[in-house]
Amino acid sequence: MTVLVTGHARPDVDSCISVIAVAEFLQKRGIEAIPVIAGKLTPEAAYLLARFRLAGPEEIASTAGHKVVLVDFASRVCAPAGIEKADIIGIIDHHEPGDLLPPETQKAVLHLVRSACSLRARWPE
Ligand SMILES: [Mn+2]
Repeated sequence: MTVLVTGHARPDVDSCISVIAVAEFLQKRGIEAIPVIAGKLTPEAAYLLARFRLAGPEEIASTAGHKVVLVDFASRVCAPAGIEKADIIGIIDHHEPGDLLPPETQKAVLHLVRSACSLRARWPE
């Protein structure tokens, strides 16, 4: 099943760009992953996509019924529509722990850095 790599509602530049970077990371590991956003591209994100000739993330109305990886958020208040009916299989975030982190994630390693993009930049190719 295809995995949606989704940013938060009302996506900012970090959310728009980091979903592309994380989806590419997963695709290189044989996972069928699609970057998506729950809202419109910001003008700044649109500029960066054009500047680096990247395809933009697909805009979605709901995550319900999908396997999802959350990027740049881990809180219900920031989530795209339908998150309560989505299967969250991963969370990549750089904020304080949010209420979407499952209880068994007590061993999670959290990196409170400036952006989700900078987390991806630390991973191997
Ligand atoms: Mn961010």
